[in-house]
Amino acid sequence: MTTYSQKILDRSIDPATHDMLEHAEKTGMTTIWDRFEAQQPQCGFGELGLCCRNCAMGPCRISPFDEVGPKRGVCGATADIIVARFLDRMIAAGAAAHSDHGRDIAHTLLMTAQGKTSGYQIKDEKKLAGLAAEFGVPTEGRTKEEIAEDVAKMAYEQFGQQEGALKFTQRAPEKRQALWKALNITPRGIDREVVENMHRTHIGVDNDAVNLILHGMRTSLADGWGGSMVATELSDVLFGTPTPRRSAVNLGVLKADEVNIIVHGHEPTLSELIVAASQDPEILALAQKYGAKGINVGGICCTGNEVLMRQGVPSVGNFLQQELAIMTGAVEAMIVDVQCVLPSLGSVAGCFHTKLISTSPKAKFPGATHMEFHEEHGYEIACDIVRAAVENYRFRKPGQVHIPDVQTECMVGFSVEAIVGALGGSLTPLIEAIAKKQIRGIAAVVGCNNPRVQHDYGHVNLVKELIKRDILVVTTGCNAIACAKVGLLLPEGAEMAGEGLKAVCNALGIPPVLHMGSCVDNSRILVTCAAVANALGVDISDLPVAAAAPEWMSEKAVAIGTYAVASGVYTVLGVVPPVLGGPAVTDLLVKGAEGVVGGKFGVESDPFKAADLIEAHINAKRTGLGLP
Ligand code: SF4
Ligand code: MSK
Repeated sequence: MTTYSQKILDRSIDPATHDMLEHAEKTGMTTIWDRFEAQQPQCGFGELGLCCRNCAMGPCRISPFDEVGPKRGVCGATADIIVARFLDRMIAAGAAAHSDHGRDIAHTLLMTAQGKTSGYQIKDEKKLAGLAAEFGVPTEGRTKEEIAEDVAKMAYEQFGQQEGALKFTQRAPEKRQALWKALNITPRGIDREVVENMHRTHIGVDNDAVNLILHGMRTSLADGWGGSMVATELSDVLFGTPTPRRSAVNLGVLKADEVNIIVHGHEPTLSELIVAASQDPEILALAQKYGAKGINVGGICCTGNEVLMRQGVPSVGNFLQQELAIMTGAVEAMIVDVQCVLPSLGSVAGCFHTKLISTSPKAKFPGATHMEFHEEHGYEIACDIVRAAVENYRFRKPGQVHIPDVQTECMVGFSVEAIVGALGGSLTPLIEAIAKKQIRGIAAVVGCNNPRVQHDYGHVNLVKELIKRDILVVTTGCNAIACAKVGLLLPEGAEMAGEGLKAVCNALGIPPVLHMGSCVDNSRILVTCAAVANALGVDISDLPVAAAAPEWMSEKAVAIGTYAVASGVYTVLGVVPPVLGGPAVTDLLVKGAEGVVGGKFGVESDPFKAADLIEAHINAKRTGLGLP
């Protein structure tokens, strides 16, 4: 067995990552962990959320100490105002990212319906019919394209809507909708809430920390029940609603004798076509001409999750592994779209034959070749990109190839529809299992990696602890890949669960941890919660459910956590958000919010203690429902 240095072991719990970190060290390459180390100590004001650059009278910083230093910014803003404004801006950025993704999918659906795209088709007519009913779009005697055109236009309108409530908020229990209305936090239009958030946080506008946080919640709801839900639903219409399937994860899915292409970022629009283009006989023949046995597509981050759950495309790894994937020397092309793509990738790729190919007009990267993607010629562009990767195979340097022999099988693709299917057609068996305490409750464990946390340690240990306690886990994003790496996404993973959950999993042939997709697919979790609450005639905040993001890092995660809380879900963060400098804001988030929206944040970096917090919360909710 290989023994690694303590430094390497401290950085990750994943053997493939250990292998690559050692390889990086030996070959003199730096990684995200090295840059994190070089940043230490990080700014204490920033960590507490106590610096403000919102106008040119600043930057201002507030002293966290009682005796010394300024207590107000130049304009007079207090610590709580500064903290609340900054938190709101993080939420706005996160909501914007998810929602702009949703807008792009609506655009693709609209163009496909109008016959203006190449390579796309409407794959899930049942889902389309459901959405048509929800949006009041007539279906009688109409083609799927006609219906899809209207649905896409209705979805588009959700972004620019000025008044009323976002359509999908009607999926929430009536009590929840009434609460949002009473608090005046019902999201009206997706773009409107993001814009108003930026307005309120401009110097001299909203200077009441509570009022700011309430609007932050409204903005986040425009993400969860708006932009993200649009992204999920319309992706299902275009690419098919995920169904359970087997695949594999980790760096070992790269193949030494094939052209390796990695799709990375967040959107399924291009990656779906890359998968199709990689099976094109003419391009396959070209790969063989250059001596490759085939074309192997793998994913990273949420683009990876999208094609993993719909096409069974293996995942090469999660967020912290993106540089390591290129360092294997076996990647002909890494194709990136938007979000979570490190700006360092170009310089890593520059040390190898790897082509870094940027594709979104919104996102260019140093050292990347830009092959801009447009749906009108989607399939042709996908073929050009795959061809460029194949052409690059002959420049691979065999001496540079180093692929860790580590991969794990997994079962993915548990959309709400697939869960209902696995349960025999309704959520009733799940509700009964919860009532009988076979399953104590449900926890959504999601989110990124962050070099502040030993890679995958928070994810894997929290999830293992929860299933041991008969808490069913649903997962998305980088947590899903962390879980997959240790076998938690296999039906056999039920062996790691408590007796009750194990029995349910064995009876249904499902894993104890259900992969529900990418980060926008956290909206699937909201839909599941709403469906269970509606079936029981209660609010989401009454359910024995909780959420956690043990290793989060992105602004999108802040938006997700906030919409979970604003939807009534207790949410435990493993990384402290930059709010501790504002005592009133912190108090509101971890205590007061519960009395207002029925959900609140917890912060706990130790995954075992986080499991205790979640279990205690679930037990309290069970008692509230009169369950054993
Ligand atoms: Fe300073 Fe106020 Fe300007 Fe922020 S908005 S930089 S606290 S003067
Ligand atoms: S956000 S979960 S780093 S992909 Fe999808 Fe990015 Fe992973 Fe967070």
